[in-house]
Formats: sequence, C-alpha cells, structure tokens
Amino acid sequence: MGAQRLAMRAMTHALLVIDIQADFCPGGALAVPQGDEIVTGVNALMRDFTEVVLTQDWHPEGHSSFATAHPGKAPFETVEMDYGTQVLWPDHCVQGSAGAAFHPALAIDRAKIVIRKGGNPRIDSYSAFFENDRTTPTGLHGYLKERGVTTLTLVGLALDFCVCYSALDAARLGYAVTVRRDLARAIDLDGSLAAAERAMRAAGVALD
Ligand code: VGL
Ligand code: ZN
Repeated sequence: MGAQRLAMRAMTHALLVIDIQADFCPGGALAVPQGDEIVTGVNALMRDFTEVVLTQDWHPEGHSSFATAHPGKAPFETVEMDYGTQVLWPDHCVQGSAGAAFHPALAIDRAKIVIRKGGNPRIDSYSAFFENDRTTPTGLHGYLKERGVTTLTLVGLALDFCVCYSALDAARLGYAVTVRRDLARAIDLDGSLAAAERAMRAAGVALD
C-alpha cells in the first residue's frame, strides 16, 4: 500500500486511454495490428493515476466516415469533406454494437469519465478534444480544466490517428503531453505512423 501510494501520479496529471475497443483489436472491423497487446500494460499504468479518462469511438449507423456511405468508394480511400480530406473506414464502432465495446480485459472501472466521440453523422472525430473540424469541442478540455489537470499521458489506439490527433490538440490547448508508444499501436496507412510521429514531435509532444 505504501509503495503504491508513492507511485501515484499527482492529481494534476491525467491518463487518457484512447479507443481500446473490440473493433480496433485483432478480429475487429478495423483491427490495429497487435492492438490487444497493450491492454495488460495499460491496466497496470491506470493503477498509478487518480485521474483516468477513457475514450470510445461511437458512431451512428451509416456514419460519413464509413466507405459504405460513399457509393463506389472502398475502405482506406479518401474523400473531400467540408473540413478537409477524410479517410474512409470499414464500418466500425457502431453505437451499442459488440465492436464498440471496450476490450473485455480493459480495467474500465478505474475511469472517472468516458468521452464518446464520432456521434455527429457528418463529421468524424479522431481527437478526444475536438471533432475533425478542429473547432467543435467534446467537453473534455472543460472537464480537465475544472479539475486542475495540466499534464497528460496518452496511450491506446490507433497511435497514428486518434492518439496522434488527441496529443496534437492537447499540446495546442497548453497541456504538457507524453505519448507512451509502448502502450499504443498504429494502423500505419501509407506512412501515417512516421507522419504522426513527426507532427507530434514538432508540436512538443514527448514520445516515450
Ligand atoms: C480511429 C479510424 C477511425 C482511431 C477511429 O481510434 O484511431 N481510427 N476511427
Ligand atoms: Zn471511427
């Protein structure tokens, strides 16, 4: 008990656990290679934090980020949306579906709050802070500010999409941000992992 208390992070330091859901793990609709390998390590890390936030990708059926919503388009092709280029994905994380559930071994009871994102049928939402228009907030920043959080550690799926977008927004909002790459896995679409790491470094995100 004593040793455990010494290891606890300050209450100003929150852990953001991004999208560790069945559809992003092997066997899921948008499986991230080795996505399930991080669950044990994430569970262990959660025990060191009093402030744990989970996010859940949570799309309505027929969401505009799904290739099936764009006749003639295949998954991983792109389309131009009002807010910029959008990668089209296989149908995934549909609200209430088994694929949208957290990985069954994830210790979700440690979380104070769950942020569900991607609910607007017309806008995708990679970041835990803003939809992909980069302006519509999820409310997470208000929550963290009100609780005095200034420092964030990010883990989860996918490193080159939702983890990266969340880290970039967090840095832009003024948080001190670390991404634990050992507790994240990437989709790595056409060099997206290298691009994500470059962007995060440029934004001052610490990559552990
Ligand atoms: C994600 C693609 C589509 C992610 C979510 O969690 O990284 N990627 N929706
Ligand atoms: Zn999604």
